[in-house]
Amino acid sequence: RKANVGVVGLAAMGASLARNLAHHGNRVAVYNRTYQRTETFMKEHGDEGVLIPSQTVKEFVESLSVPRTAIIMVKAGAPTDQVINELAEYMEQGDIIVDGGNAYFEDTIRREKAMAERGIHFVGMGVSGGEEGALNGPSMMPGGSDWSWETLKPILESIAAKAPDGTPCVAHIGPNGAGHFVKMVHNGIEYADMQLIAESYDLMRRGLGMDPQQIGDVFAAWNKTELDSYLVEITAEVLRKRDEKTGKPIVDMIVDHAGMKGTGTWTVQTALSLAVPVTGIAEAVFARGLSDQTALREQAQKENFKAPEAALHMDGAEAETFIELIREALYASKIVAYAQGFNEIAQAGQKYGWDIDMAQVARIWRAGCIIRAKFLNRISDAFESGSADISLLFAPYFKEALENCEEAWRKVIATATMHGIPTPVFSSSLAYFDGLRSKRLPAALIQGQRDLFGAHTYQRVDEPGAFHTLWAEPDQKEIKISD
Ligand code: NBP
Repeated sequence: RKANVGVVGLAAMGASLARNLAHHGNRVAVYNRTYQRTETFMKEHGDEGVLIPSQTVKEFVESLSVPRTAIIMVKAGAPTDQVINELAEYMEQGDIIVDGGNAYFEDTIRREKAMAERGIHFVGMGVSGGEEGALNGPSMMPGGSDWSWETLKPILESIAAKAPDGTPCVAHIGPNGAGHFVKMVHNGIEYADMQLIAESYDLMRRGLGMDPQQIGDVFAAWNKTELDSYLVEITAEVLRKRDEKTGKPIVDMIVDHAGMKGTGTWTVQTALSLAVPVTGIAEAVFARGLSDQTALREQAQKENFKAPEAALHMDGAEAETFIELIREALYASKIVAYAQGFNEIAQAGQKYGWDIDMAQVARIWRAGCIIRAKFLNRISDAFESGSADISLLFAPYFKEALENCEEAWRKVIATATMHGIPTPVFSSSLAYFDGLRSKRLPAALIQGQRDLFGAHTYQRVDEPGAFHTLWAEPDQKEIKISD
């Protein structure tokens, strides 16, 4: 009997996904460019279910039942294009190619179009949860045609992570690039979330002088509050871990340069082109960038700038109170980061003609993925009720949360600023919120400046139309340019 699904690429992600599929009763064809990897895979895992190896792409495609369904898990970029073309050579109309790699959504749009011309359904699918998730239950965000979803649904539901209420964490996001777009924003939110946790740690470490073990205990306690999430949980684990070699906290032995692979940058670049402010995500990407500016940071050390003392000189009850303020600042900033990410998805949905169900997106992020968190239940409820249509910040639950945290948020940022501890995501999130709720913004002045140096015109508060002041004329008269 033939395989009902196939996996191309048996590196970390593909191997885990193929095993997960086999564990759930699928008959799984497997292929890898270098056959030795397939042989090793079969030797180690061949007995875990029905796994059908092939040495060539032709053989692989022939081992699939119709409609043939192949999931690609290879390096994003040119390797993905190569594999798609190889598969398409042997596939027929109605077959389905799924790209589970971290593709840029514009590439997915292009690939979907090219395959559609040949009658092949191309599905760009975001897969979150890393290797462990791929093996035991990832959160998956497939795009592509409704028709392909019919075939993919039972296969993907069989391997998806299950939310606490039992719902599989997979849903059809929308046509062509919608799935990869949503996965990209998921990663952007992940950057913001991680940076917020890092800023909280820094305040406790440098500000309150706590050791990593103690801070780990604080995160473990926070994991029992609204902040209950995978990232907070693993933070406690990292902070409590000691280095085997030196016995010191492992965090002190790790070089403080954060890496990145590009999805955060894409999220920000795309947001800029859509003119959607995602300030939290952007600052998180820049913070990683700054950490990695070796020469700049070394020179800054040599300059020995005059700086305030980082220590807050708090202890006992005062320190305890400040820790709670940090928690609230983190929660408020996190709500802003999610609201901004969802705004980006909504804006892209309009531009690209995707009808994305935000409540469903929040629902499939509840398990399997890196940003899984208890409060995603609240987010899906908010979207479902329609109260988050314009922004998550206006949904009653989140509005109240922001109001409750606001004072703490300001105090933490003010304190951090006075003590020279950088909090770029805390601060930019609050600035966004303050900007948003301001009745009048200094943007009026900017319009005046633009009109003076570039005759860009402005609108008046009391009359429709476009106006320009003749700034260079002695009497600086205003003229109406258009209605
Ligand atoms: P890698 O991204 O390291 O890619 C290695 C795989 O790509 C191998 O199977 C390799 O075959 C194959 N490959 C390459 Br490279 N060039 C090829 C070509 N021209 N033709 C055919 N196959 C080619 O693997 P990964 O870490 O498992 O990730 C797979 C995908 O999943 C990536 O797009 C990644 O961004 C995405 N992803 C990864 C994670 C994660 O946590 N790692 C999470 C979510 C998504 P070979 O054996 O012959 O060299």
